[in-house]
Amino acid sequence: MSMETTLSREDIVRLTERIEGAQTRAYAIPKLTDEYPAMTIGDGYAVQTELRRRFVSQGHRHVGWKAGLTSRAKMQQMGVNVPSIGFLTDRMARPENSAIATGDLVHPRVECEVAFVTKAELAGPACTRDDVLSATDYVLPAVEIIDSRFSGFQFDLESVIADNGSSARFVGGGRARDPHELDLRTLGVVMEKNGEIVAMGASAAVLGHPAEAVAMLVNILAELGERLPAGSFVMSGGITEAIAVAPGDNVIARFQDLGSVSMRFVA
Ligand code: OOG
Ligand code: MG
Repeated sequence: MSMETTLSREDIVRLTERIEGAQTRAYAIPKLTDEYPAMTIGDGYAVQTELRRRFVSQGHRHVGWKAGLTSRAKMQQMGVNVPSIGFLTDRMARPENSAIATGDLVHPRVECEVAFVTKAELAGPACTRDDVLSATDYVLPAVEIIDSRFSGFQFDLESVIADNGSSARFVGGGRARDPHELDLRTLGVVMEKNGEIVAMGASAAVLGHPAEAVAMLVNILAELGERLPAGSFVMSGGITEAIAVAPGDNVIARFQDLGSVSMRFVA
């Protein structure tokens, strides 16, 4: 992946302000490439990095990262064929079984993911699945609530990277497990909304093995000049397609061997 940038510093700041406004005030905007058709993936990450810098300077705590577009179901749903990464902060975390407001989101969707918590630093550019597994303290089941800020949830890779990979909220829960005690490739997941099964899959859907997605994330971080510190919370990407949610919906994600994660949505 080339991290070449083409936009001026002024354009990066302008686009970061546009994304920040849409994220914090929950409105939809056109994808950024409509105005900047020559924008690159490197430009997208430059906007994302500037957004992270701003949030941290406003007191948000950077707690980890998420890999996105790591399963075929997600790539097909979004019309994109390269994975991406985004950052996670304490302000995005919600407790298990909580009521999650949708009033401050544009068009939320939920996805089931395997999350990793690390106990040692990881660094690219040649991080492997085994490196990730050795550096993992535990894995746990998670639900990510994504929310593209782009109209109609339609975007390209450059735009979605600038929008921090549609990151909005996340809920970790269930049971924390040592990854060496599980077969992380074959974990089944079932997502229920209001008592009906709306999506199901197996963890191998994520690049063959969810730890592979974390290795890829670490290698992208290396291209951005960053490492993954010990104690990071990392989501490895939606196993199935994402499901739209609205006030009144109850969601439960059941993971084989890892327990379940529940939440409800309110206005
Ligand atoms: C991009 C974020 C994708 C995942 O798990 O694949 C993502 C999007 O679909 O809006 O979080
Ligand atoms: Mg996700």
